[in-house]
Amino acid sequence: MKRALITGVTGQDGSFLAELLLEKGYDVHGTIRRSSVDFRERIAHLEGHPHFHLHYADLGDSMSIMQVVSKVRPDEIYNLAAQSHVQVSFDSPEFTADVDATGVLRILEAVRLCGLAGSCRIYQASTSELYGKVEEVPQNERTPFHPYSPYAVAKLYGFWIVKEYREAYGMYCCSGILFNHESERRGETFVTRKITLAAARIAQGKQEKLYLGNLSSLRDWGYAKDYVECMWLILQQPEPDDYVIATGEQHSVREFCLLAFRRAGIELEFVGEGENEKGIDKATGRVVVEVSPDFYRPTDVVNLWGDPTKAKKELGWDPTKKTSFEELVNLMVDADMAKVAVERAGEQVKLNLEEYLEKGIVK
Ligand code: NAP
Ligand code: G4F
Repeated sequence: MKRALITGVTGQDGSFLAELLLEKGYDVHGTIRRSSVDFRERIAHLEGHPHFHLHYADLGDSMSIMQVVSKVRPDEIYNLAAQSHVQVSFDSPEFTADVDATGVLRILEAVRLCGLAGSCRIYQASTSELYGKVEEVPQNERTPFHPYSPYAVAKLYGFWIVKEYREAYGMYCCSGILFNHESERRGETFVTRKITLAAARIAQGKQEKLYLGNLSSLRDWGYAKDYVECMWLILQQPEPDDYVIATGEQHSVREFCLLAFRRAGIELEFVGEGENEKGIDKATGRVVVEVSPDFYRPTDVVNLWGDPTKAKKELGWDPTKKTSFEELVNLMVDADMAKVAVERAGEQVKLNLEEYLEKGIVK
């Protein structure tokens, strides 16, 4: 039985990857961090599985990394842990650099010092943010990098240190240059999930308006569950290498909004420009989307579009046979419509209970 170690197992990708590896018969070990509020919603269904194990480790703490690597002695490591929010990286640049850059080095060194350099394969979660202020459209493995945020600069170090260890020590370590991938498990402050949750809340009368930043920003959005397959495939190749993973399609934040609100039953029309642009509910004339400069970034990456030709050819991974953009929006909105409906039902039960207690119907 192969042993895999996933850092960042509580995240969106970590949870899907853990499911995939368990299905493939792996013994799966994941790292978690101590925090005052335990947030393990995405992996709660896996806890108790005989081949799913959790260990405390923090990418900022080399001793904890050494400890977990020496204890698990994994065949494969998937380093998914990161401060993954680009906007937050402007507020916490040093923390982001420590975790997203030096953290990668800590993993590589732990593997080497534990004597696993010749046996353990390592996947590094790299990112299309490396292309940043893009120098070519669409972007492939040969496109020059131009990182455009503290997050991207830190991830660029991660990319190069992985390449360095591959060349210097002959280690099997690879970077997946993944373009944006989303899901019903996406963090609620990333733009897609912020939109699907707001569309569901507005449609069910639980929110008035959605405030967004740059509506014209372009992304190549795929489905996270499809993308974790590539992480695994990258580590199964005869030789270690780096791969762009993307759908090869590009859409704007505005377009994502239109589709998400439509799925939630609201037909939107955008009017105005720049900070004055508004999304209006065509049926009622009500403004439901507005632009707020609070969500503008000091430098914003606005034109990401991936070319997955190499992944198609070498990994046999074909994005045209995977979840489409419209299917992705729909599945996210459907999940959030259900989530909001459950929350509303819960509120109603609470209200009923308060009323019954007041009237003495229940004690
Ligand atoms: P995510 O949902 O934000 O998950 C990040 C994970 O990292 C969480 O489990 C988090 O743990 C953990 N983590 C954060 N800081 C840590 C630290 N100091 N030590 C140990 N663990 C730490 O991110 P995701 O969307 O799944 O992305 C996974 C990886 O792919 C990240 O490295 C991200 O940068 C990269 N990536 C993502 C995308 C995308 O579109 N999703 C695209 C390209 C690359 P807590 O739960 O304790 O916070
Ligand atoms: O959803 P986002 O925050 O994702 P971003 O910055 O592309 O980063 C994500 O994808 C990267 C891969 O390219 C990962 F490496 C990274 O870890 C993360 O998963 O923002 C997407 C775009 C940006 O241009 C942003 O300016 O949407 C724009 N946007 C407009 N309004 C907004 C908002 N982004 C957020 N988060 N919130 C807004 O209100």
